Amino acid sequence: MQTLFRIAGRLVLLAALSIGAQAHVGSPDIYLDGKAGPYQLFVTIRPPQVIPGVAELEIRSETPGVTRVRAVPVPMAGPGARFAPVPDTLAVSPQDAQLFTGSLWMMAPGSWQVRISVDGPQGQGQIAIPVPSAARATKKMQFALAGLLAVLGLFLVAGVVAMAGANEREAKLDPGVKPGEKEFRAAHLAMAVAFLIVAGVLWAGNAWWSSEDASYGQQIYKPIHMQASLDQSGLLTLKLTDPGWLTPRPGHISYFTRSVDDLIPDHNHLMHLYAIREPDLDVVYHLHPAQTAAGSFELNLPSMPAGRYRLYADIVHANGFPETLVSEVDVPRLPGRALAGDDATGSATAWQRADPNNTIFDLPDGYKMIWLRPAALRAKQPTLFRFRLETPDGQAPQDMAFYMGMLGHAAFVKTDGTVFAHIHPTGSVSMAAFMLAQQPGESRSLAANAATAGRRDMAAMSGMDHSSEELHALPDEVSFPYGFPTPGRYRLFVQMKHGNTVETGVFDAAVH
Ligand SMILES: [Cu+2]
Repeated sequence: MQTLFRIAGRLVLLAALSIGAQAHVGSPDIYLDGKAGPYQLFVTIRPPQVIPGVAELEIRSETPGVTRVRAVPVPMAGPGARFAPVPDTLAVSPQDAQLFTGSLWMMAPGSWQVRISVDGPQGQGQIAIPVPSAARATKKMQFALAGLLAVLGLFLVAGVVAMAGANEREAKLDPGVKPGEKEFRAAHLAMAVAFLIVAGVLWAGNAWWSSEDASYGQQIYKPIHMQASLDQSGLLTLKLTDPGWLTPRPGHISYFTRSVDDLIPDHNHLMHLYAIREPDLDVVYHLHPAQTAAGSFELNLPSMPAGRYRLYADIVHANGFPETLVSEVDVPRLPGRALAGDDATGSATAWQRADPNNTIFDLPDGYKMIWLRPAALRAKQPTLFRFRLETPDGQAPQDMAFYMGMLGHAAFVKTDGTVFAHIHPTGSVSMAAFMLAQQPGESRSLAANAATAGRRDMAAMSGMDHSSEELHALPDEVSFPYGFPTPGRYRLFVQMKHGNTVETGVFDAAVH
C-alpha cells in the first residue's frame, strides 16, 4: 500500500509543471550569443519542465576547431556557487562537429547559472549564463492514470481485507471441513480490523502527500505583483508588492530571497517598461520609471495616443533573478509632454492589417530599417535576427550610436498577448544577471558590486560600450539571438540609434 502511494506520489510530483525563465512572459528558453574566451558561441538552454528536472543544452561554436565543451549548473550565490560539481562533457553532434548537446539537472528553484568551458586550439575559454529556475504550476494527475491507480488501490484494499477474513475463517480448519458460525464471526471481526488498519494507512498516506503537495505549492512561482495607476496630470505610479514565494521558513535553509526593494540596475535603469497599445500593437513606448520608494516607481507619461496599454516591466533582483511584471493602464488624452532621457517610441499600422512578410520598415524621418529575414521562421529554432539601418538615400549611417549601451534593443510580442520577450544583442538573458554570473567569488555584496561592475564589464561585452567619448564607427547592423516559443503571429519592435535619434522599426512574423 505504501509503495503504491509512493509511486502515485512520485507520478504527481513529476507531473508538476514548471517554466524556467521569468525574465520574459511565455518565453522560457534562453538564447545567447557570446564569447567564451576566444570562442564565439550560440548557446540555447531549455530549462526543465519540472524542478528538479533536466535542462537541455545546445551549443554551437561559430569559431572552428573546438574539441570539447563542458557545462555545470551552479547557484548564482551561496555556498553552492563555490563548490561546483564536476562538469559534464557535452556530446558532439554526428552531423556537425561544432554543435555540442547535453542535459543538466536543475535541482532547485531560484537564481542559477550554467558555467560553460570550451577547449580548442586557442586554449580554454569560459562563459557563465544565468538561468532563472522556477516551478510555474502543479499539473493535475491525468484522469486515466488516476482511474487506473484508484482501481488498483481498491483491488489491494479489498484483497487485504479478504485475506484477513479468509485467515480467520478457513486457514486453521482441516481440509474439507466447513467453517461454522464461530469462524464466520472471527472472520468478520478480522476483516473489520484489517479495514481499519488499511484505512489508517491510507489516511496517513494522504496526510503525507498533502504536506508534500503544500511544500511544492510553496515553490510555485508567483511574480511580483504590479499595480498601475494614472492621475490627471499623466503621472504613472507603479506599486510593486511581493505575494510571497520561496519565503524562508524557520528550520529551512534558503539561498534564494527576493523582495521589492532589492533591485539592481540593468543597463542604467532599475526598470525598463514597455507600453504597447492593445489590441492592435500599433504604438510602443520604451520607458524608464524612477524608483521613488521601496516598491514604488513613478513616471510622467509623455503625450501618448489615447488607449489601453499593456505594460511589461523588466526588473532584476540583487541575486540576478529577473522578472517581467505585467499590468495594464488606460491612457486618456494627456497634456503635451516630450519624451525624456532614454525613453523612445514608435508606431505602425495595426498588426491585423500588416504584411507578415515585410522586410523594410519606413521610419518617420525617412530612414529605413531592414530585416535580413530568413526564408522561414519556426518555433523553438535558435535564430539570429539581423536588422540594418539605412539613411533616406540608401547609405549606411555614419553616426550610429549606442542606445543604453547597446547596438539595439528588441521586443518580441505575440499578438495574442501570451509572449513578451525583451532581447539584446547578447540574447535573452538579463544583462545585469549576465554580468553577475561572470564574476567569480560569491561572498561579495551582489547588489553593490553589480552597480559598480556594470559600467566596467558592459564595455567588454559584445555589442556594448559605455564610453560614449570614444566613438569609433559602429556597425549599421544589429543581431539578436532568439527563438519564438510557439507558432503564431508575432510583432517585433526593434530599436537602433543614430546621432540623437532612437529609431523604432516594427516587423511582423508568421511563425510555423
Ligand atoms: Cu533593452
